[in-house]
Amino acid sequence: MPRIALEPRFQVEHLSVLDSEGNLDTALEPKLSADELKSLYRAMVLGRRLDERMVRLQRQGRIGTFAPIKGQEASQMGTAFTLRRADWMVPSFREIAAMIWRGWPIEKLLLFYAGHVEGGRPADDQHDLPITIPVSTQLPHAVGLAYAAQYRGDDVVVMAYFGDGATSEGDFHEAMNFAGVWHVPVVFVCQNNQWAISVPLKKQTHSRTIAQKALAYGLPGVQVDGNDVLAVYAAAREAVDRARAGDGPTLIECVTYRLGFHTTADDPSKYRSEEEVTMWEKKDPLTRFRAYLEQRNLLESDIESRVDEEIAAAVQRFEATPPADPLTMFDHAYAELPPDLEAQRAEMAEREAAGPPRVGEPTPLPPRATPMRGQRLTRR
Ligand SMILES: Cc1ncc(C[n+]2csc(CCOP(=O)(O)OP(=O)(O)O)c2C)c(N)n1
Ligand SMILES: [Mg+2]
Repeated sequence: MPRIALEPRFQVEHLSVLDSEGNLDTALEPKLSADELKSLYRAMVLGRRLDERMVRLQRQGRIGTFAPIKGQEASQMGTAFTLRRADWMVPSFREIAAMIWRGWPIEKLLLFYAGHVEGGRPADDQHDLPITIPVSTQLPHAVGLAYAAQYRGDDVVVMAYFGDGATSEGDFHEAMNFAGVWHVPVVFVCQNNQWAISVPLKKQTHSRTIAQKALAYGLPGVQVDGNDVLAVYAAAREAVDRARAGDGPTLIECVTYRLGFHTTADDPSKYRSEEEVTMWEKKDPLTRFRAYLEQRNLLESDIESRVDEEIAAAVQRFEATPPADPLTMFDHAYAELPPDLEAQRAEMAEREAAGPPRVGEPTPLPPRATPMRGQRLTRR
């Protein structure tokens, strides 16, 4: 019996354009105008500065937990930059730079992280899905959107974001499979930042790349230096153009690094080394792009201060909004609340009506409070 190579075409490319000093491989340089390059850089700086400001706001108790993007600005902006307004952007939970680029007002995003329901609701005319915390669940939705666009003949592309950890979820594989079978206009953007909370990539997959997972589903997969915004843009441009032309989906793996913590509730020093972080800091996507723009004489000197002013004005507008009502947390998961949640809601309403406890006084628990399923209620 002969052995026949059925798929000799399989290959996975790695794409990079800029080296860590900002030097360029001119053959691969994407065609971007000076204005486009400047606005790309501005969006990345805005993402970085907003991220840093949000960490401080969280530390001061002014917003709740959030997932910083530091280090991933090129992966997000190089991809989101290729979309038209009518295209769909499907985020996970670590895409603030891309979301702001897509038109989310900064103060609205801050409202989301301060517990306001409206903060998470896209504007009616916006083709973006809301932030999705359950890992990978946004991917079948993205394929559904692309399937609907194809069915209706709409000229739109869907771009969906997720992490390396998300590729271990069934939803990722189901989404990839149906995207391939239906040949829909979707671009999967995996921000492979090397960690899924404390789980390193090597415990996530035995594959050499994430990009190669596309091949099993009959789609092209490309790995790109995710800290090189020009390479990310070039890969995304190709994928988006292909999807728009009716030539189906693509998986892009952006090899990047989460320079900060998983969320503001995490301490990465418990599971990764200083040396690893220092090594990746040398590949900072902003430093590299800045060096390139400097060489081309396109760097605007006051960009940081202008971006900071924009953020400060948005923070002021955000803080002018009265605090969210905690009772709204019961509003959107069930059409009819189960009895235990109904009891918790009533308890919270009673506490709200009683006002805050006086200093030194323990918070009284109303007698009818019921424990959550499987939980004992303890009085402290
Ligand atoms: C279905 C599901 N399981 C577990 C979690 C808890 N969780 C939140 S983020 C995360 C890790 C995700 O890692 P990755 O996909 O690499 O994205 P990253 O956080 O690195 O951006 C986990 C396990 C969750 N939100 N949803
Ligand atoms: Mg990750």
